[in-house]
Amino acid sequence: MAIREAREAREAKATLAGLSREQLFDMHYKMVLLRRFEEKAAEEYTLGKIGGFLHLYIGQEASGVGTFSALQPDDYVLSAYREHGYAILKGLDPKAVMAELFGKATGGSKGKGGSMHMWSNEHHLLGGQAIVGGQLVMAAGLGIAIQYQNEKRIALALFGDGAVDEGAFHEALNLASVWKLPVVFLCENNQYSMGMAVTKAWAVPSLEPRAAGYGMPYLKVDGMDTLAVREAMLEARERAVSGGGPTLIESLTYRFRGHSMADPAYYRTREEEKLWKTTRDPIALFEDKLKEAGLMADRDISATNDRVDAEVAEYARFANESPDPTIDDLYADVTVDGRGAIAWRTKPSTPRE
Ligand SMILES: Cc1ncc(C[n+]2csc(CCOP(=O)(O)OP(=O)(O)O)c2C)c(N)n1
Ligand SMILES: [Mg+2]
Repeated sequence: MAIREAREAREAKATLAGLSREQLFDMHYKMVLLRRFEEKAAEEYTLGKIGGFLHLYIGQEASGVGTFSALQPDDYVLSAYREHGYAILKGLDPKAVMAELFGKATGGSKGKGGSMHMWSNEHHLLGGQAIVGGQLVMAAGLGIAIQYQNEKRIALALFGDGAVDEGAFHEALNLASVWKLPVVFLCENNQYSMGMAVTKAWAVPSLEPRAAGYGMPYLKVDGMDTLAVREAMLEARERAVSGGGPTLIESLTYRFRGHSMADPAYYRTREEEKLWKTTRDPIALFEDKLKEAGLMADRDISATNDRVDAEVAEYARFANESPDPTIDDLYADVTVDGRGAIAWRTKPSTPRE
């Protein structure tokens, strides 16, 4: 008993990166949740319960969890379509995220957004965008609003390596820098944009010269190290809210699955995938770190896995049993006052030529 108590007292006092054991366990739990949630989503997709596109974030969990652990609830977040995890991390009920994937009325976007369009006004999550790079200019716009209203919050744009070669990236970074907007640009470089390897797409191997081109601070971080990502994000956020302007962060990571469920990934080798999965799995790396620090034991990991498995099964049950949106729901939320939708609905249809 005395030994156990001594161990518990030691664990309670131990920290890593200035975080308590409870906070570190929470980060670990969230990484496992994101992984298992999407493994379940992939299973349901295969069963035909989820339609359309499904882009999984599996392999990139450390980047998301570290990033969101550094945000405040009022911060705006905009992202691309690989965003189921962001929605959960921003505070949406995972049940509503799963139901959204199923296209059910109980989904966060009432079943009308689907995988690529997670949204929550309450949690300041403004998409889930399908247009590569679109979120960067929107984040700059929000940055102007924040600055104009003198608020202490940021707009965070998460995007992939593929967005860097869009014009929107350059427009957004330039204006954000000129006007010192409270925006953080976080590139999750998972080394592929669909089938295009970043090594073939970028004329320079890092984002550093691009950030320099816009006079913007640049931070490169190991995206498989959740605490390193958190530190970078804390620094960038602090700079943004204290008037120092935007930061470009490059978080180097790897997606373990194809671009979407439909992608057989012929453009890279199975050996390369195996190497990342066996030596750079962000969850395993974090578990090793916590174990080394004497903060976590195998039984803690099993307990978290069991807890998450039960939770995820419940989210899938909820989504399965939820109702579909009705035909009338199709006409709701089309315009702010609903009138446009009614007019559109009652307009006589024009015969096709
Ligand atoms: C403006 C635009 N061009 C092309 C596409 C087609 N497209 C969809 S995803 C994608 C790849 C984006 O890759 P990246 O930004 O690296 O994000 P990742 O999928 O790796 O997370 C492309 C080219 C699109 N959706 N929007
Ligand atoms: Mg990519």
